[in-house]
Amino acid sequence: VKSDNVELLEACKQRIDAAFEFFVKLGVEYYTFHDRDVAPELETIEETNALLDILSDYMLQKQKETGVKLLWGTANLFSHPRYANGAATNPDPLVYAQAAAQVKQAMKVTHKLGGQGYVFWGGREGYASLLNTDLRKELDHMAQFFKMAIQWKHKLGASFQFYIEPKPREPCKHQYDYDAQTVIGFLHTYGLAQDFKLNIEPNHTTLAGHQYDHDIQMAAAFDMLGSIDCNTGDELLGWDTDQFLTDERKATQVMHTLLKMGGFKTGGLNFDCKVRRESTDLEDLFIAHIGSMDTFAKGLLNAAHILSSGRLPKMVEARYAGWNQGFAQSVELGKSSFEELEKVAEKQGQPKQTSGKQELFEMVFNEELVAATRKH
Ligand SMILES: [Mn+2]
Repeated sequence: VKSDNVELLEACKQRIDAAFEFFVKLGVEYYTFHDRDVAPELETIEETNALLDILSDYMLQKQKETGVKLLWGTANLFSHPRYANGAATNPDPLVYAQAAAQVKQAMKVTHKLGGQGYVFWGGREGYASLLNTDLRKELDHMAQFFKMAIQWKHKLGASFQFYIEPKPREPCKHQYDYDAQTVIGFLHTYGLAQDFKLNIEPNHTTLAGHQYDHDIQMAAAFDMLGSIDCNTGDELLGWDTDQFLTDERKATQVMHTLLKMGGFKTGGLNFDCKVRRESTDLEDLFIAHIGSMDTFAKGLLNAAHILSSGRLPKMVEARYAGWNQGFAQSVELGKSSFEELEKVAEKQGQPKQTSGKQELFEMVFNEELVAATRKH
C-alpha cells in the first residue's frame, strides 16, 4: 500500500469494524459482501487487488474473532462507468476482460473467506436499445464468461455454490436474467445448469410482473433455488425499492416453499435491503433488520403449521388427483400418445366443469394463519 493510501486503508478497516460490530449485535451467523463494498478501485488492477487482499485478510481475522461466517461474495460489475453497456455482454472485449479480472479476484477472496456461495448479478447485462444490440452475440459471450468462471473455480479448488440473481429491468430496459424461468432456460441452453443455482430476490420477481414468491417457487420446483435476497418492493411504485419485508403472509409463503424442499441446502436469507431515506435514526437499521428477521421467523412457524395441519396441501393434492390413475399415469411416465389420448377423449366425452376454488383456498389460508398464531 502506497503512503497516500494509508488513510484510505484505515477508513476501510473502520468500515469493516463497524460492519462486524453490527453483525455481532444482531446475532447473525452470516454476512455477504461485494468487492467495492470493501475496497474502492484504484489506478491499476495490481493496486486494486493488493488493497482487497489486505482488507480481506482483515475480514478473515474478524470472522475468526467473531465466529461470523461468509454466506457469499460477489463483484460489483455495475457501478463503474466502463460497465454502462454491460460487463460480460459489453460490445467492447476490453471491458469484458476488465470484468473477468475483477471476478477472478472476487472469487479468490470469497474462497479465502470460506464463502459458501458466489453470486452473479448481471446489473448491466441487457440492453437499452435493440437498434444497437446483437442479442445472440451478447448471450454467447455471457455464457463463455460463466464457463471461464467454472474453470477458475476449479483451479482455485473452491467448493462454493455459484448463483445467478434474476432481474428483468433496471438499470437496463431489458436484462437477460429476466426471471427464474428465463435463467433456468439460459443455463440449459448453454450446458451450465449443473454448475449454477439461483439467488432469488422477490423484489425483482414483482418487477418481472410475478407475485412475490413466484420465482422462489419456480426455482424450488426445478431444484434450482440456492439462496434468497429477501427484499420486498412497494407494489404501487413498480421499481426496486429494496425494502425490508414485514408482511407475514408473504414470509409464510416463502417459508412454506423452503420447508417443502427441506430447507436451504446452500444459501440463506440475505437482506439486500436499505431503510427508507426518511428513516434517519441509527436505531432504524436495527429495527429494520430485527423486525424483518422476526417476520420470517413468524412465517416459518406459520408454514410449519400449514404443513403439519395438511389442510392446504391436501386441497392442492386433490386438484391433481386425476393424474394418479389410468391413462393419466401413462402420460406422466411418457408412455402415452396423441392417438391414445384421442381415444380416451372420444370414449369419456366432455369432462365436467371443475372449479378452481380460489376464494376457498384464500379463506383456508387465512384460517391457517389464525390457527398458527394461536399455537405460538
Ligand atoms: Mn439482490
